[in-house]
Amino acid sequence: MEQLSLIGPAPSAARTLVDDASGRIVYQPELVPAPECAAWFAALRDGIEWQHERRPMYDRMVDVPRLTAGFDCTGPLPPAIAAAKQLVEARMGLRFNSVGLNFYRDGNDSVAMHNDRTAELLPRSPVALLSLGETRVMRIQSKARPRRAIKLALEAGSLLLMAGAAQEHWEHGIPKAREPVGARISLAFRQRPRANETV
Ligand SMILES: O=C(O)CCC(=O)C(=O)O
Repeated sequence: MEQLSLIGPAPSAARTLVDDASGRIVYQPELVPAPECAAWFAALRDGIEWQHERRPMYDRMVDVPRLTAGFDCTGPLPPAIAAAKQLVEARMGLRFNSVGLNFYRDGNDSVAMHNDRTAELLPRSPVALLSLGETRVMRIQSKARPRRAIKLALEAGSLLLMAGAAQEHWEHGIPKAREPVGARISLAFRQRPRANETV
C-alpha cells in the first residue's frame, strides 16, 4: 500500500529526514500552491466547528492548548478538506480515511511530544501532516537514547510524512513559540482500521 513517490511535478525537492529501520520521515515543501493554502486556511478557520477540549492531567482538568476537529472521510467532508485530501492523495499515491485538524491560534498554542497511537492506525501506515497558515517549528526526537533530535520549520503548503515504524520509534511535538506568531492549521491524514474496509 505504501508508496512515497510524488505524482506529477513537485515545486520543491522532498527532504528525507529519517529512512532506516526506525521509520521513514520525509518533508515535502510547497506541496500545495499558495492560493489554495490561503483559501483553505480561511475556509477552515471560519467554517469548522472547532472544539476546545479539556483533558485530565494528574489530579486536575486542563485546557488542550489548541483547537481541534476530526472527520471520518467515509462521510461528507467540508469542501476545503475534501480538496486538500484529494491533492495529498494524488501527490503521494496514498489513500486516507481519517483527518484530524489542529488550530494553533498563536504562539501559546502547542502540542506536547507524543507519537500517534498505533492501535488507532492500520499497522505501520503513513501519517501525513499538511500545514496551512503561519510557519511553526516541530521537534522530532527518537525514543531511543542517545536521542536523535530534529527541528523542522513546517511551512504553509508543506507535507510531513511519517511512515513505516516511525510512530514506534519517534515522537513529535510543536512547542510554544518564543516570538509572536500568527495562526496555523494542520490537517493530519491517517489510515484508521475499520471493519470490512481497506483504504
Ligand atoms: O500540527 C501538527 O503538525 C502536529 C499535529 C499532531 O502531532 C497530531 O495531530 O498528532
